[in-house]
Amino acid sequence: MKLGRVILPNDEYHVAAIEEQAVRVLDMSQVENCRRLSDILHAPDPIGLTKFLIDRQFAPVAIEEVRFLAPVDQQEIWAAGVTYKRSQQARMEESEEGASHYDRVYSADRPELFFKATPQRVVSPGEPVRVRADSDWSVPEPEFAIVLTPGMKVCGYTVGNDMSARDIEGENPLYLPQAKVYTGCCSIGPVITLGGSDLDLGSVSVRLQIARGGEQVFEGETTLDQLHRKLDELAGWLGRELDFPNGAILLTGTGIIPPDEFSLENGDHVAIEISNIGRLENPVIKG
Ligand code: DO4
Ligand code: MG
Repeated sequence: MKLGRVILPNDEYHVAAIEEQAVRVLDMSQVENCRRLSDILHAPDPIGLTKFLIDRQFAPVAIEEVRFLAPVDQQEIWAAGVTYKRSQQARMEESEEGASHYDRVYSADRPELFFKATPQRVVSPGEPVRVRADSDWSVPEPEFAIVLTPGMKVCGYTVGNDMSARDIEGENPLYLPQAKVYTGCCSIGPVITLGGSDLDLGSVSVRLQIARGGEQVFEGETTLDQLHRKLDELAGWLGRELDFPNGAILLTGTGIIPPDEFSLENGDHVAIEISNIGRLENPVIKG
């Protein structure tokens, strides 16, 4: 079962269940205190509740007719780092000095976790993500994202793009917040697939495609069994000394990094596909 936030052709906003080819509008007024997408996500039985809320008076709308908004309402977006060998290696190479912290965090008990975006700062599917004007070496990071309840239980999955300025992070690790958090730095969506932490990670592939002037300039793929941490482990560390009354979305790190000579340019197009979970596409602007 997939859920999303959509704008219909008549400009109406709805929370909706997303089927293969059609979008089913939900009638949230049927349940008291059920107003937002996250009220469904955090309910004891999100699948049962979604089925109950489907508005049968409303004809299904074809999927290509709706515009998807980022499936986030009140949740902060956090990210885990150096959770794949590829990320550890690339970061050690890009660092001007003292790269051993990447090596150590990869195998340490405590993972790297950082704040990525407020919900208002998340870019919707199809809207532009940004490269900072003061970065000459930036990449998208295609990441499997877990949706967490206020009790830090995994209730769904989506696709995330953790845009990163490699030159700024490489110059000094203390610049990480500037390399990672800026206007247009994060896109999420298009939908949330309901599910728990028992997902068979080996069966899920993540693919990144970058196009420039209509030509593909980079393609990379990995599978989630390359993720060096368990989903519950990451969620547990995130919620250890911080409460999330509105739940949270946690990007679980990148396993795909383009070669060092590659940097995103103005006008590029980024597509991130996670099998059975979704395809997130955004144009890129620089500056
Ligand atoms: O250590 C810096 C950030 C790492 C990251 O974002 C990733 O591995 O995905
Ligand atoms: Mg990342």
